Amino acid sequence: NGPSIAVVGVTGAVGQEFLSVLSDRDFPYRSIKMLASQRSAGRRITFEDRGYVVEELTADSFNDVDIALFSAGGSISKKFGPVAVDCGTVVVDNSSAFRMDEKVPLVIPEVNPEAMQHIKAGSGKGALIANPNCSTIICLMAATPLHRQAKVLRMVVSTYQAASGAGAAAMEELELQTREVLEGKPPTCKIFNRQYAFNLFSHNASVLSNGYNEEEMKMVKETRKIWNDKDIKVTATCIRVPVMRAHAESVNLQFEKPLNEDTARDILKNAPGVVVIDDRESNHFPTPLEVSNKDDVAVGRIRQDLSQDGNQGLDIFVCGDQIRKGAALNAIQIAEMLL
Ligand code: 11C
Repeated sequence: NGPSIAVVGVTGAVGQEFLSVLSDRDFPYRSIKMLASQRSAGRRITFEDRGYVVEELTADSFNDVDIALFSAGGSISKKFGPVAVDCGTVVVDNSSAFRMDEKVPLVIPEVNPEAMQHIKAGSGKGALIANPNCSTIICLMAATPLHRQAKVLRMVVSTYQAASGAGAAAMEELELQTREVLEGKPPTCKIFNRQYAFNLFSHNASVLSNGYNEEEMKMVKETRKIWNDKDIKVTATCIRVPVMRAHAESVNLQFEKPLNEDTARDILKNAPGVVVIDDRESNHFPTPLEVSNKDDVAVGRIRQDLSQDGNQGLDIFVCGDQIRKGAALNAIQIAEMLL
């Protein structure tokens, strides 16, 4: 019972998390195909007590597939996403390939489920749905409930991004470098070309002619699309920190009307997918480690921005698991809405 599924990029960090989340959420399926590049084809995977052989992704992979979860990079999505759609498959794509395409909904289920209400799986009609960038998802999970209350006019974001955002190899390199540095050896620098352990640096995405990097511009453009508000002002500074799998973000918000910090805290406590950790007395606020392997995004440091008049500004600090809500969980929540 349930749809036939394909996982594209199943051997990657997000691909593996797709499987964990499908299992944790008892996602119904009648069959599942494990797809990856030729390099990984033939590998064996056990999933829910059954053995699978990873198949090479080809143009024929999508016959009879209702839902395909893609996380194999933008070029693979660009090449095979439309092929899958032509086969009648609904593609939930974790890459940036189609996010800004006007015809493709960019969805966070708690934020803008209406954007994909016309799409259903198993109807024989293929479609693409894009999963936003992890930093955008984690930020908007916290900012949207407040935006609904008082309308955000401007948002200033500073990120502290984990290794996982750059894939499993970056996570391995962070671990290896940490050992090497502690042992007094020169660190292996293959992924970022510099020392990552005991360091931090501006996000590794390409820097554009306006001085912003692509990761920062994703936050700007994706927020406008998800909130369906081309006038929303967003600026971001994205930093890679030596943390394994959860992003942290400092978010400063300017509202159209006053929003008291106590009201904001109550709104966030009641927001689906959000947990408030805001204990000033014991200085306990969200940390990447506390949200790692968790579904909920944690919010704390909820306070009135002293620099803004009339209670029209708030500062918050947000942490979310990059591989889970930032990628695999969000995609599977989208898939659940297709059923
Ligand atoms: C990071 N957000 O943390 C990036 C990785 O557009 O899906 C994911 C890039 C994307 O480095």
